Amino acid sequence: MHFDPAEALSREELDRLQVTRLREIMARAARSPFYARKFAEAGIGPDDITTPADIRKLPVTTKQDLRESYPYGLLTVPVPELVRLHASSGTTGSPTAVFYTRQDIETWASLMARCMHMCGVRPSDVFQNMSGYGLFTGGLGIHYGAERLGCLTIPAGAGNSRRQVKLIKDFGVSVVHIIPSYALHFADFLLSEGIEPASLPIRIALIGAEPHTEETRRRIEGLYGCKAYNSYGLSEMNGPGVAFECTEQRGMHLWEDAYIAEIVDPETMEPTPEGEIGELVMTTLTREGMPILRYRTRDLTRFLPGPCACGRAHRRIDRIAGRSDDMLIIKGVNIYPMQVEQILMGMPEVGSNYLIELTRDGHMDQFTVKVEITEEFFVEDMRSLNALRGRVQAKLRDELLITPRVELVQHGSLPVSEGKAKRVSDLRPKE
Ligand code: DLL
Repeated sequence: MHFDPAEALSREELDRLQVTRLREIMARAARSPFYARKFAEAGIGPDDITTPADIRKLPVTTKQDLRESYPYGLLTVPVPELVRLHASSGTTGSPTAVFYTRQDIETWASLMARCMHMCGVRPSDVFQNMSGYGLFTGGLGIHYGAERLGCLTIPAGAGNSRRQVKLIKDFGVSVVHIIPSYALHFADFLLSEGIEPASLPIRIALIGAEPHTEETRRRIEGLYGCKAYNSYGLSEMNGPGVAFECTEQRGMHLWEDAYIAEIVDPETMEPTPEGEIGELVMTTLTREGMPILRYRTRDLTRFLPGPCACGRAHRRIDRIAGRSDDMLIIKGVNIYPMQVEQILMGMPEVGSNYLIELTRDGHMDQFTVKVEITEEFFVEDMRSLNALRGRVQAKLRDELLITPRVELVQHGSLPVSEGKAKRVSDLRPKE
């Protein structure tokens, strides 16, 4: 049973729809000064598109392009036709903004509702959105989707754990949207208040907006006794609702009636061989106010080969392995923070938070992993703590191929953020 008939489209139907929509969106995008120039430079127009693969003839769009066109350079409609603005959470450089017409808000809400319905959320559920509102798309974006689906929707916002738990209990909340690092922290808070997380009525948690591993998902499911579904999106492509897990929990279906996804080698921009990791490049097919074509997301993932047991033909992407710009190079070795998380969250002694710290000793970069330990373990004697530290270090060394310093710290002692977790603290002096 589908929420939206588009979920049932076959591969051939999706391919045909993509060609039609790509031609339409190109014609529309050409109304913006930015794409008018880009298309003219590349000498390309809608008539050059006859298969979805022809998208590769188009120039790519980068974050830098969005910055340079800030604030209004990518609009295809006059400002009075817009009804909403969101801004990307990027931590560096000048901001980028995205704009929505009334129809864009409708389309986005329907996509989001489709995602929630796919993983089992129903109008009878009481839904609490525990992520930040404001410019971040995880607030209003998810909120509108939940309302569209028909859930009683509680806009709790992020943080204030005491109020969150009261709302969950008072209103019998059965579905939450929560950033994974906050889900772990919130479980710690509940336990410290003597509340067993699994005693809450939550049956489904939608988790996303930041990289996390399968181990982290399993932890969240174990703690709350619920199902947790991965949710991927980015402001430039509306926000959440781009790709979402179905109940099979084997990769996220990317809605190919609304987006064209490519996965390319970030160096050569050639498509990666099937099943191999590369950079996700995304195109909006239905956005009116601010279409974005071939956007380099910097997110690294792969297409999962083969059909999904759920029967949907929309292709699946694997969970995000990291971003090409969050790769650390330590002593010549490439390291992604998710490799560290994968090891740590698979160890029951490790608590819910960790931090990678980069420092410099003379000319040498030092890589330290600070690891919170569960309360039960912290009371152990020095010898067992040292043995545990050695085990964490050995596992990290096997995965990363360099030996990090490991510091075990008390549960609750590392900084917690209300939004996306900050996993790396770079204390090296600026060059
Ligand atoms: O984080 C949109 C969103 C909100 C998605 C709520 C899911 C839930 P931005 O703030 O623009 O948008 O950040 C987008 O966050 O390029 C990824 O690097 C990362 N990201 C988002 N979802 C996931 C995920 C929202 N499920 C950037 N796994 C993206 C890993 C994710 N990384």
